[in-house]
Amino acid sequence: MLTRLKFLTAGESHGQGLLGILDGMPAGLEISEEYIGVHLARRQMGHGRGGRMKIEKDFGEIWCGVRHGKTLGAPVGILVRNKDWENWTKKMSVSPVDDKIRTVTLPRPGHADLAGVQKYGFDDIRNVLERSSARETTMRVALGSICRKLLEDVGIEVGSRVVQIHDVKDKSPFSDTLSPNQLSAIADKSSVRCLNKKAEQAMIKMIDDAKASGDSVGGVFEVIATGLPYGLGSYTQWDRKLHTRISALMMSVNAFKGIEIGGGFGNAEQFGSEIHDEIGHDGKKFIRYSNNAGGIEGGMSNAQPVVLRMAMKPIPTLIKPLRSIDIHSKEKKDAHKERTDSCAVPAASIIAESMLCFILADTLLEKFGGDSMTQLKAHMGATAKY
Ligand code: EPS
Repeated sequence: MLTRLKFLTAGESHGQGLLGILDGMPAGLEISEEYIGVHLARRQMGHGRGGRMKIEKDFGEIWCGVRHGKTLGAPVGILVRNKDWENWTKKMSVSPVDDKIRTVTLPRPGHADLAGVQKYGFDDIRNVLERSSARETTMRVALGSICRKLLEDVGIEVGSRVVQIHDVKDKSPFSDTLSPNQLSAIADKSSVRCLNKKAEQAMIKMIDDAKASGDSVGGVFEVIATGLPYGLGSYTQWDRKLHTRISALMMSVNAFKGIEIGGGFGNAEQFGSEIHDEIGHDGKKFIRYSNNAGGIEGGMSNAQPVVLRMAMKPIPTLIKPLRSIDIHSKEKKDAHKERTDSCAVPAASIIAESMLCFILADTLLEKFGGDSMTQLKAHMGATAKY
């Protein structure tokens, strides 16, 4: 789905750390560990997070691809160390250990556990859960921040807010009076990233109630990007369409189960005359009287804000576990339980922002090209239409 950029992450949740490589960035982009750190810290926040986030203070060490504060056009390599590693040196040792290590044998419904052990033939679910853990998303945010910086430098902002936790909804509509950065700045002040104070309190209570009863809750958040020129993506082939590519990257995130673009599912119950965004002209450029398309028509950006909503399922590790079967003895038992989050929806909204940054940076580079930021900006200055 990415044509100009490539990225890879590696690392187990309780291993030494996470590794990431981002290839295809133009030269001359100013980037710092501090900038990346701001977004890593945003991912660690949120009411309902468990004990792990008290241990970690995620920091992305740039190992290569950047010199004197600017990208070299070479692959950028990042390392995030797991502070929790010191508690797992034997259990997660790279070399064999003499001690008997307790195995995990009770798969959690909703987690990768059962399908993972069946697929790889493991006798210990830990071999699955370590990599399938959402800890991996730390590296997506670290690498995605570099894409975010590229976008910011050409006037594209990406932000988000939470609109639903379990069945508590913030029904306030998307407001284009706030830029995505302003939206995120307000959302970041709320422990559930919700703009509506009444809904915020109800969301916090919902998470507390779920936690008290050993349960978990999911939710919905909105991700917005502004400043896009016409024509990112293309209608000419299925895999070049912008919404195809956005959906693929978004749906790759742990626990993300649904995506809406613009009016989404709501548009299905309305007439065409009610939802299509009428076209006007203000003397300088084309304008729209609404944005139900969510900034994408015919698989291309149409210079309106891109508006997405993502649904996240509740986290499968439950303090009051569901029924399961021991993978060896086939005895009926409760599913495995370990330290967990009762809600990670606020953190998920930051991960979604990062995924959108990858695809927007990629499609921007695909359309305008350039080996350096100077060239990219020159190409955009010459041909970008807004
Ligand atoms: C996460 C780290 C994990 C969990 C969470 C996300 O830490 P630990 O497993 O050590 O408590 O907090 O992962 C899951 C909920 C999951 O199901 O994998 C993180 O860094 O975001």
